[in-house]
Amino acid sequence: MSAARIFEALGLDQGRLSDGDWVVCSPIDGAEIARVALDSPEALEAKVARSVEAFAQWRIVPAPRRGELIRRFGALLREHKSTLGALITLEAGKITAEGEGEVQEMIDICDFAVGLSRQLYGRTIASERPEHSLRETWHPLGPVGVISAFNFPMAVWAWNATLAVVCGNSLLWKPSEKTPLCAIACQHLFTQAMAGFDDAPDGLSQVVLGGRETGVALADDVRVPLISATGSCAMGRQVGARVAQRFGKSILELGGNNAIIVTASADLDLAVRAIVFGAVGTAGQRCTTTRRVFVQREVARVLFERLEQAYAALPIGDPRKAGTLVGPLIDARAFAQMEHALQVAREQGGKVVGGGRVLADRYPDAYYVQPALIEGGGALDNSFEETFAPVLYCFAYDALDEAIARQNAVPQGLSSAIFTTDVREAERFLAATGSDCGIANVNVGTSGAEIGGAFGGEKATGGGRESGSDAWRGYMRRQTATVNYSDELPLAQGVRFG
Ligand code: UN1
Repeated sequence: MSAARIFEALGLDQGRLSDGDWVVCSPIDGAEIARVALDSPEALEAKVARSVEAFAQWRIVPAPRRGELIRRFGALLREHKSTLGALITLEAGKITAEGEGEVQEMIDICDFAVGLSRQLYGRTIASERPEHSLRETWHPLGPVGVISAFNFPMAVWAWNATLAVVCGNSLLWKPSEKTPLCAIACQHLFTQAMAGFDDAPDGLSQVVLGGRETGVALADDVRVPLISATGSCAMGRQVGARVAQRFGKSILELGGNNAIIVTASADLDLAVRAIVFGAVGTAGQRCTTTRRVFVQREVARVLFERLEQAYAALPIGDPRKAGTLVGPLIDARAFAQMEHALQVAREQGGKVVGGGRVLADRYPDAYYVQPALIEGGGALDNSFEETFAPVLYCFAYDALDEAIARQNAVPQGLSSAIFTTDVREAERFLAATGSDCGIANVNVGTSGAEIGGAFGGEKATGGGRESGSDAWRGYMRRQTATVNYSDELPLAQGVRFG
């Protein structure tokens, strides 16, 4: 489906596809699909001011009523699931199943947020003083800035937006410059959900289109108390420091360098399927992509061979075509980074299987690649970095402790998995001395998390948590209140004063 057809199906003004100078290309064939207008600094200023006003109104709307707005939004997402999925495919290059899966992830988080809107629980705490009560209340925070990446051009916003909105906040969304149409489409459906919903103020949700400077302006703005940023560690290091400088809050969901450990007791059929999905799904461009495998030496040869066979049979090509499993990389730069990683691996003695550009004659302006497997002898330095492409480093190990230590020896700490049928191995992996990642799975790969759990990771991944569990607390401010209903003024800790 063309961008024009998609916009038509969503009831969106076609004019939005050509109202500016910023060129949007599809990674499918590199062709231009739109020219959109970016926001000027003055436009951003006006949007932030509107967001502040919208927040002042929205925070007094009862939370279950706020949930009702998200219920409407979720209904629109259901109605337009395949069209939105097609837009993700067109703009980010995901295969159809993954594009639609991303929309499903948005629908799921809407359902979660609707339930949450009646469960923003605080606590009551036993006071040490007579006739006093002590309690904790969660209050809305303010305008929330969401900075999102190209690889989940809708769902990552939705994780943040749906929670932030039921928590009583307004939204300012700066999507990746590579995927502005996905943002325009989501914003349009959100505005539709607001139609006839009288207590939803104008400006409750706004999109700001722009590059790095726009992200910096949001990060520096004291009127935006929370910035939730998803992207590279380099981006997060800058955004996090700027937000901290003004004592703002940030939720950082940055790079991953996720590993799967395969022990000798593992069900290799499951392991191979999970590794292939984790390493080549979304063409290796998920933050949860499997980037490293540690396999116990006894089964290493068999596993490597099975992976090589599976890789040789991968259907690579147009992501819209039924049967394709590996679509294009986002752009030429991603391809150059992949090439660089493979070259360094070769120089360091790794055996590289696969890699290289394919279908270049058919798509001279798009970047399809054969996913690469690297069998590493010793340490491969660049396996410590996240190359956002389908590059999988495979290492053999002898003892589980060694595998866990090597898995943990990278700067990032997002997702991890073990394949084993031995309960001791599984529990050791999940123990305090095991995986140091925010996500640790047993017989489930590193990517494709459900929305119900808190999503995020440790160390250079940024420490933030989004999506399910109690991640909502990150979008609210906690207030501790002590109420004295006695005629005395006893001081805490038994202090006597005067
Ligand atoms: C991301 O790549 O930024 O677990 C998010 C997964 C998805 C989300 C990935 N649910 O792979």
